Amino acid sequence: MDIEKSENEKKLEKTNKRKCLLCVAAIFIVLFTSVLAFLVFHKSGKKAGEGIVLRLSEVHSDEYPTSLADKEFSRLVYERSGGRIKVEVYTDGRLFSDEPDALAALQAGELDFARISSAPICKFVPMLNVVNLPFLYRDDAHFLNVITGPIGQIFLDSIEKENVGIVGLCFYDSGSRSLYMKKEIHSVEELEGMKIRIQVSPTMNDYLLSCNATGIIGIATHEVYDKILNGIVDGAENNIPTYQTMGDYLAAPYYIKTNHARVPDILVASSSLFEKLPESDVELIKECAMETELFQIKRWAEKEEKSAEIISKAANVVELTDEELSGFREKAKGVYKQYEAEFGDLIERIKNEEP
Ligand code: BDP
Repeated sequence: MDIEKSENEKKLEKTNKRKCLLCVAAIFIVLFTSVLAFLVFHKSGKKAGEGIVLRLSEVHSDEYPTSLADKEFSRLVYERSGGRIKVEVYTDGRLFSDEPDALAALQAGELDFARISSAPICKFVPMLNVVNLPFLYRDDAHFLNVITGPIGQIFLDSIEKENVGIVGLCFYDSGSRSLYMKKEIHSVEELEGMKIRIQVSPTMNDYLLSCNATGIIGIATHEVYDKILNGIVDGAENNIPTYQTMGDYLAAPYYIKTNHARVPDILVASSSLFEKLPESDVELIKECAMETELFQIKRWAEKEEKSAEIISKAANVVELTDEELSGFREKAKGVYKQYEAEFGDLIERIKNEEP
């Protein structure tokens, strides 16, 4: 009797196990197909019968000038496509908080657009290093003339020509970058030995090397405050609006006005997206992006003024004398040498650009 019972029990156990396995298999199949459907939808950016939904990644906050331009781009595309193409803008780094990651996603066709700095693209598009060379521009007007004019178009075209999975749509103003740190310095000699957080930027890396300092990469813009506060780096470099909005001035209260580089921001699309869209939609998107260039430049000027006012009260802005500045300029010469052989004519053309 006992033996019979235990055999029945064994049978029951077996059936239960089989049921369990079937259940697990069913759950697995449902999960697998949903993930697959999600991936297919996001890769193609298409939803049957509902037009096209695309995603744009942005690290800055909602009211920052580039975010306003992203939203203007989205509005124009939606309107001009008669509501067929919707670009969802994800600000504050909600999609990608690190720009090199956003760039990789664009190249893999997993993201449609990103507004990023031109710096991380230089690794893939050597010509773009030229636009970021230290102490290249005389002033705002000179810089803006270059990025919005025919030379700017040469740089944008160079991105598509390199065939590295991205298309440059337009440049945005990002002002000029200066160093900031926990202490006041006036000379390039005082920079020696310091660890400065930089973007993934070959020109900035080389510039700091020639100043006998070290450029530290791998820190996203949102993490700079924390890394300075905790002594992982001695300082960083950026424009005043980023220094203010990211709260970096609270960790590094000395903003040393070196104005050493102008690194334009840029709106980029994934080449895989453009391969999938009809030519007319690609043209429509390119046109809308171009129209946001001047829109952003105006918002930038307003923001720069507001941020400068806040920073003048909340931090210490260190103005340098011409002599002190010339020490910083001098160190840039070595950086130019590396690019002169290949891009000498372009560098000259930029220097001679009016005004
Ligand atoms: C800001 C750019 C932003 C970069 C940041 C940086 O607008 O795109 O992420 O610099 O230094 O000026 O990483």
